[in-house]
Amino acid sequence: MKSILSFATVLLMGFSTWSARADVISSVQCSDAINWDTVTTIEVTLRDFDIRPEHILLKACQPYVFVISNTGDKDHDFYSKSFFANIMLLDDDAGLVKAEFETLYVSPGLTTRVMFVPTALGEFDYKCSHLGHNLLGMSGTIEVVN
Ligand SMILES: [Cu+2]
Repeated sequence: MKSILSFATVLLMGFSTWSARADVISSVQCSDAINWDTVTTIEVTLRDFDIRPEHILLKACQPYVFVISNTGDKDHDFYSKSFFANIMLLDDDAGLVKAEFETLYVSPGLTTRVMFVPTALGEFDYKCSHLGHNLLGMSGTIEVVN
């Protein structure tokens, strides 16, 4: 009986780790005075079926622009609910504003850009949210460090 219980416990722990993975290690208070002249460009390419790069390393409170291109023949997107919930966007009127989206859709042949500042440390998974595309290889990880 004891071994069955501990097996169940291990299973439960495994599931909870998998389903409720804590992406955010900690939020960071960034200054409003971001120097956008020092923005770093991160090129991301969506293809049938992978996303390059597979790993993106960012520094908290530093300005970045994602330039996301779809060079494939199919519709793709760059989905990361947890990452986009922890960035601030440049807004001409209000300074920094919270992102209000979970994904960026990019049609074949098109490119989209988003300027932002990461505001939390941690690892954030991203993927293409179209059915099955992540299983074919369209996924990766953003790591935000101090
Ligand atoms: Cu896709």
